[in-house]
Amino acid sequence: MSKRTFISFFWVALFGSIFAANPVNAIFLGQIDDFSDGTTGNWAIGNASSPFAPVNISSGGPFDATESPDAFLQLSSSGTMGAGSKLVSFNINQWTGDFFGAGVTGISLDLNNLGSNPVTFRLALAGAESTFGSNQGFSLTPGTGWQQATFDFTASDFTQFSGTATFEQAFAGVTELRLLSSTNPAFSGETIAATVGVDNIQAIPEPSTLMLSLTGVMVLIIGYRIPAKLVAKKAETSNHRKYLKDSKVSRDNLDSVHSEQCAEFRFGRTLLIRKLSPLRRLKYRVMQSPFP
Ligand SMILES: [Ca+2]
Repeated sequence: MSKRTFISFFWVALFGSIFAANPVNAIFLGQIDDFSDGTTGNWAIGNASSPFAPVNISSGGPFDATESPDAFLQLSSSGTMGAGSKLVSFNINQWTGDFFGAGVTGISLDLNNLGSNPVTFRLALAGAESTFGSNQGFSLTPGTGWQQATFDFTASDFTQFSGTATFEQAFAGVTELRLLSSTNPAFSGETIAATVGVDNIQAIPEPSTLMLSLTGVMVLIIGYRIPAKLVAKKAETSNHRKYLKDSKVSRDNLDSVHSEQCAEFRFGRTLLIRKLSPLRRLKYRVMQSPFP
């Protein structure tokens, strides 16, 4: 079993035990598209044969230095007439279902503007025969490399374009999620010549739900001692680096790493964005531990 397969299995097992079971292909907390399987992860445009259809790029993702090669999803658009004129891609498979019921209150993703025009990246969705688009637009300047964006699912953060369903009703029955570029909130996107790299599209919880999830992680690692070189490998925060000095990281020490991360999550959106990736890497390190 590969590391990624094991991690995916771990998430399903963990959150399946915390939340009610979801139908096949429905959203679940912790779900992540990292495109390591060489596919486009069911992200598509209307014309699959278009030269502007999404493609899997086998290397150059945000973790290329540490997980070489790191595949990612490339979206592109022509900016002219016809199919592929707009930067917009939809998913009607794994990114559907009852988001709030699954405890999913936001999405984080890594983005990289690989084109020559500035892009304002947004999310949009359809649910309960209504359509919504994010008010938040994540500005991507060409040539600035990979950046992590987080979109929160609160009613005030979204504009409704069609239908009569409430925001809550739509998020309880999402039928389509979209990634797009638009200066203003939109469901269809704007005509633009653009190329954007996308990776690690992840269903994330609000901080209180995250605390519950991390409690589950801590329960799983109770009783195991993790060599410090594994815990501190690829460390990026001072919380992690200080454990480099330890020859062994005890269960208590590892719990304190999680606790400090949790505390930082409580301080709001900015730290939530910044701390997600280090936390994810910490989780990866736990997965690499010598479990009996
Ligand atoms: Ca990737």
